[in-house]
Amino acid sequence: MERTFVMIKPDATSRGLIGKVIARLEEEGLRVTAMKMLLIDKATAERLYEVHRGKPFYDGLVEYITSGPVVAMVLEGEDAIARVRRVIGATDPSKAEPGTIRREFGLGIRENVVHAADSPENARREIGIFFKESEILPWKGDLG
Ligand code: FUP
Repeated sequence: MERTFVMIKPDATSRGLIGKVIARLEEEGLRVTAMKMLLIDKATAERLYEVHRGKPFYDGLVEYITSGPVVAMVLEGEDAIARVRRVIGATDPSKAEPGTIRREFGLGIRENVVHAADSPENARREIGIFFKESEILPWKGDLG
């Protein structure tokens, strides 16, 4: 069983898309085992996006991700990391496959609805930024 980190971004919370995004992830058979809505401070944003420090889009990305509420989640399931990445689609919504969350709801490469960890190492690191182990519920098996 694999854990992944997913975060619904400010462009989606502000447009009332929280339920739709979670529904798509649950339809995939993934189980939410931790969830919180919060405003990210600058230091936390810099930790989350530290691999992008120095890139041309970095300052704008940090400003955007701290601009409104996000919903941080831990999702669990078999092959959860790859399955979530598949259902969210490519970073740029205009290049994402039809039917993916970003293609359906994304506004642009920055305002792209959702973040998801891209490797087991990053999943562990990102979960650790937002959740204590005691806040993650015990695994109860696949949905359905
Ligand atoms: P992803 O893993 O698909 O979220 O994409 P990346 O890790 O490459 O990028 C992380 C975030 O940086 C994206 F979600 C949005 C932002 N970004 C930009 O704003 N401009 C870019 O050119 C690339 C990424």
